[in-house]
Amino acid sequence: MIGARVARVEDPRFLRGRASYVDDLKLPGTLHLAFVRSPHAHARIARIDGAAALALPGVRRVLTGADVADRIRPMGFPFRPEVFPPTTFKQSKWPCLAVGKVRHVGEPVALVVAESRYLAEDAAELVQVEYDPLPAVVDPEQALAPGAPLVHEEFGDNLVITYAAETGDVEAAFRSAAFVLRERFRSNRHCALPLEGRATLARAEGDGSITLWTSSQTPHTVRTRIADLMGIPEQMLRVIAPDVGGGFGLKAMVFAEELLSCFLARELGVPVRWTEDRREHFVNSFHAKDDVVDCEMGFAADGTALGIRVRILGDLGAYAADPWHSAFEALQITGIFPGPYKIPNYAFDCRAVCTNKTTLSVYRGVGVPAAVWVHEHMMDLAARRLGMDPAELRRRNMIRPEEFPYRAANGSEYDSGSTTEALADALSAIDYDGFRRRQREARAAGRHLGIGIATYVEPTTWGTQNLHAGGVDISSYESANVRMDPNGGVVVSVGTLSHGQGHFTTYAQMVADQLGVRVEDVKVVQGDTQATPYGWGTWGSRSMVAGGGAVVKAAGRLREKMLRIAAHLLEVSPTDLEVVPGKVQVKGVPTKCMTPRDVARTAIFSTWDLPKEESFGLEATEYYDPPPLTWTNATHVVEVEVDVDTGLVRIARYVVVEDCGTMINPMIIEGQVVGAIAQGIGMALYEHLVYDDAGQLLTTSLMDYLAPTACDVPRVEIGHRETPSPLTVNGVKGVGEGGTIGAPAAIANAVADALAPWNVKVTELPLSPERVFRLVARARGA
Ligand code: MCN
Repeated sequence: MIGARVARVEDPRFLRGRASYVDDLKLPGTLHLAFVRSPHAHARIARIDGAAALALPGVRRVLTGADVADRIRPMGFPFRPEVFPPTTFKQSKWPCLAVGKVRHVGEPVALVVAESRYLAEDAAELVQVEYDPLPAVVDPEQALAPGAPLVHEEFGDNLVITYAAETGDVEAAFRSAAFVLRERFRSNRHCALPLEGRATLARAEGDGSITLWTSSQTPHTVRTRIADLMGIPEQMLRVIAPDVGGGFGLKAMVFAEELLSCFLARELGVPVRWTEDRREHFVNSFHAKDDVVDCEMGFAADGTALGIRVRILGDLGAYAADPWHSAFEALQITGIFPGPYKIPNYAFDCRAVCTNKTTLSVYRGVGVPAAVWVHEHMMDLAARRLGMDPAELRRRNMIRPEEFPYRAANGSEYDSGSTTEALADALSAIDYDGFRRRQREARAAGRHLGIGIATYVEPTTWGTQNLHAGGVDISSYESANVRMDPNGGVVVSVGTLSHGQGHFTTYAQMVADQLGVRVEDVKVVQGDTQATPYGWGTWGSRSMVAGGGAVVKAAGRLREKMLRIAAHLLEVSPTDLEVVPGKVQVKGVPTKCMTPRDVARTAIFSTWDLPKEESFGLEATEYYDPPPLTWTNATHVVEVEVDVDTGLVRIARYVVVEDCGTMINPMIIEGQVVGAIAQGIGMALYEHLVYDDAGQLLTTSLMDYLAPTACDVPRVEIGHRETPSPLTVNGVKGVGEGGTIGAPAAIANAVADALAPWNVKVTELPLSPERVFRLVARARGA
């Protein structure tokens, strides 16, 4: 079944509205939470008066930061600076409810518990908070200026992390270069925007334990962090993530609302719930990106790239997310250059600052989309300068498939790849050679077509070794329990958490191959800390490599046991047997066979028939620790048409050739690629969280914040290359983030190409009609 286009077994449930999200779960007697949120970006809290709210019939409790400060420890990144010592590292203390002052608009200041959500919201409006406003710092560069308002006074300044390194000698490379290009890139703030926002439901059980249902990608990590921060014995906390309507990285964090829900369920002895509305999602979930990258790149006269230097400034917002530090966006950018190119000299300098804006977190691609856009636009600018075709310049500098494994200047070893081949396939699919003629003809007719290439390598599945080296107190092994029931059906329990990725299908495909059962005979269990082995959840395109590795290992052990039992019963040696669909049979004698059910009945019921030394049951738990990283590669090529009078960009064609090693299910991969491209289109053309100078977020509804709709996502033509990783089980690599990585770079390059007659550089995203219009107007001197 590995490699088969199996239709997703989870889809009928979702398509028929039978999924069950946190907000669908109803418990009798549930109380509802609503939050009082700061209208100021930066202010001291002078006084909070909840009396009027408490006086409303049906309101049960009003809480402020002072009420919980002693009971719930502030959130913070569990970091081990002794392992990874950046030059600067300051740990923010993030209280569940603001204490003393607020640091961004939307920060929760108090909460109300009431018998209905309506009542809770009405009561929240009656809570009176007096603020003494402070000057706010909104721009990351101003945050570094002397005298800037301090987001955390105890830090002494707003600089949270600095980290720099160099491989080779960039200065010498620049001295020997024919030219050095310098450019500044700005990828603006946007957000993950899952269809289902965050949501919690907590219940205190009769034995003193707590059950928390939460929309999370990482239920085990949430359990550990809540237990740590609240001092609850971990075995007394059960975290369940039911169906999750998208997460995109954002739900890999622990939230204040989760902690407060558990706290209140315990205090009040009745269930409490909270479901985020979209406005709350914008002001107080997590934001993404917001990077300024200054890049210098030196080239020889023949186009050979000699050296690259980047300076990264990341804007973290007010706090650092827990347990993934908000600076991962900026820090991951440092690990991506020099991309798929053979550039021996590389230096970076990364700074991350806090500002009075909503806290940043990881979002699909984490730093890689920003980095790839920079190296791909620099390639185009260099090609323009050299008068060389941009594809040819890339080919000249690219690592060739036969050169893998390749030790890159970023310190990583790229395990395998089809870099030049994926580029060639994508160019041929879009008829790159014929494009310039089409472009000339269109220009003659007053239309502006452009083509853009993005070609990249992407780190997937951070292994324990790499996380440890980065000072993160988190592991990355996965575990799986595979159990065959007496009827031959199989239950697989995993610590990863599918929230749209199709794991119910792909894990079943892996198990079917090992045990000779059908995909529909396999049930995947996830998302309940009481029913699954400890796992690190789903993020970083790791589930197929890390979770799949554990599933295949556990199923493999079960298979060996099945073979031993069947060999005993059929009176042959296990090596004479093979597992084929539906049975275990003697090689070459298909009639001498047993079904998986026959073997399971023996192992569980007719145990007297087992070989003497064999244990009862058919169950195995296995652990798998993935390699430090496995590198996926892809090329995106996009054709756009730009209306230079309105600034509107239309995507005419979109081609991707991706390589994620051995494919488990190409159909799901294609779904992942298209979904991720939709988000990449959002970053390239539409999505922007706009702040004014006072730190007010101006885009707090889907009327103001433009996300791409189905109408804006073109048909994506997808080609595959399949270069197995030598390091992973079955040669699998990750793929869940790729689309978001290639799309912004390819689209930005295509727009720049369409506007080439005006020599326009595209160095700020999103390319909204207004921005494109202004680029053209400025270039025309208007
Ligand atoms: N796959 C495959 N063969 C491979 C690799 C992957 O068939 N060699 C398929 C598998 O079916 C797997 C899927 O692709 O289920 C994604 O696999 P993988 O790359 O291992 O990524 P994860 O399952 O760990 O998913 C995480 C990734 C990330 S980091 C984000 S962010 C993201 C994404 O997946 N968020 C998503 N895809 C999302 N899709 C949806 N619908 N919703 C999200 O929130």
